[in-house]
Amino acid sequence: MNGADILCETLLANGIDTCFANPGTSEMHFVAALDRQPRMRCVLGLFEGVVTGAADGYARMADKPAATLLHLGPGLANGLANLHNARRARTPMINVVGDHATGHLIHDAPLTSDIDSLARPMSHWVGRAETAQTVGAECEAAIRAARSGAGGIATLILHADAAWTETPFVQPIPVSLPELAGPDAALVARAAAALRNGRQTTLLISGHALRDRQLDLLDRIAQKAGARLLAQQANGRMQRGAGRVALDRVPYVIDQALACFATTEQLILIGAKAPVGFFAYPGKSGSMLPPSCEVIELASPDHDLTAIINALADAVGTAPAARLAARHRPDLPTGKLTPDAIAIALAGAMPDNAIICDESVTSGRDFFRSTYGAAPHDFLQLTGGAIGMGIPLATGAAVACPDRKVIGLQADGSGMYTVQGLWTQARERLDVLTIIFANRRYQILHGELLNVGAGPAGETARRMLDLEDPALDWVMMARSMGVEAARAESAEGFRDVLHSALARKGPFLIEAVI
Ligand SMILES: Cc1ncc(C[n+]2csc(CCOP(=O)(O)OP(=O)(O)O)c2C)c(N)n1
Repeated sequence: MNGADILCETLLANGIDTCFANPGTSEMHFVAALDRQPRMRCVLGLFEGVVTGAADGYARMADKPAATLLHLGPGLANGLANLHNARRARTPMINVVGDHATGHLIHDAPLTSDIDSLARPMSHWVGRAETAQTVGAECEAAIRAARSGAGGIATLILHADAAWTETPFVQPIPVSLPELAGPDAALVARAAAALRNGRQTTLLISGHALRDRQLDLLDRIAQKAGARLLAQQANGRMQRGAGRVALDRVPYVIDQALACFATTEQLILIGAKAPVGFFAYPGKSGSMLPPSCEVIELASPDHDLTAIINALADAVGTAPAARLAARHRPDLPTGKLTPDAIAIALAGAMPDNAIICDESVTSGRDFFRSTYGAAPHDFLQLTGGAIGMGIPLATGAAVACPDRKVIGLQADGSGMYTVQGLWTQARERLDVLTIIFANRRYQILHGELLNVGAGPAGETARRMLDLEDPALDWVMMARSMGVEAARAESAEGFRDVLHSALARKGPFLIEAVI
């Protein structure tokens, strides 16, 4: 056994059996070790942003980390934007980043770089395995870091000689994980008092509080207290649809977000952060809360949210039943294809337990309104604002949940960042339907140009915000990567393609020209 084998054994002993990878020469012994491990599923991504984004989607749905395999500093750097999104989602992940053999570093060979400095800002934990003897302990430390609290990004730098050197084998045992912090009695009492004092109160929630059972109890608390229940603007995973609590999110658009909290006197945070503007806008507040609003942080994302919600229910009492969304299929509009028509068609046709991966940017803003009564589904979002996550996220979610339909809501500009994720969907025969919102522009930035007071777009600005010359052909792109595809240009056309796409298994793409 060599260090690379020990690494595989340690991952497997801890239930980590999926590795999203894009390897190079320095990782060849790890590749060989993976090759000797039939229990480890290895998935090739053709760009590191696909690898890290897929590991994010996988862990959000599997509730356990995947490993990634990345090639030195440049490979890691290519994957950083989606590591940033995963870090914001508090996704657990273990990145194995190869480095040169320790004795080779003095030569400053072309691929040598400061991997630690590249890794640190997007990682909760960074470690180095310099010898085969320390690989096991370093891997265990990485797993512990990834699985502590809500979850973390652990980056383990593996030197080539630590991977290839023979070392005695001791069967690893699962690492012990620290317990989540439970309720703080004084804070629960303070939140309960706030919920009884008659002032306008919002319970702002995220993380595991957005799972079905927790939402149910939270809604019963909110009803009892006359408080509003609301989700953070961006969340890793949310369970919604018919038979579940119909929950709204804080709007993205700054004026709407400010209006949403204009009369809020007290805010109780459960796994969420106090709302702020996505960006600064001249003359507008950065905080979305009125200055006098009192904020009570009842639970950080790292707490045991279930235990804290239970404690709050005991302290405040609950209404007998939660208000659950009824099954509702809105009437499909005809004629022009719009984002709303797409949401309505999905509300009618989405199968039970679908997984929606949303990177629809401006086109998805009204998706919730039409889909409260859709079949129950999980909703996964862009959490860190770094676009290019949608196709990889859907890819990883489909690896985690092979029996569920994954539906990607994908803006075209964002989709182009990691379009090669479609190839992985074809290679792995993943059951993913990608819907491209082909507005052929960076629509959001047209609005932001005005919102920040930079004035209307001239010719140069327009050329930096429009994608129509030449127009992208998504059907040809998808087919070139082995994914069947069709184009829809009317509401009726979209509905028909959607029905046939949902009736089949395997990857499919619809270019929805809106
Ligand atoms: C990594 C990264 N690069 C650039 C941006 C800036 N940005 C935000 S939205 C956007 C384009 C969005 O266009 P598209 O995905 O087509 O969605 P639309 O606005 O048309 O709905 C860009 C370039 C970003 N958020 N993240």
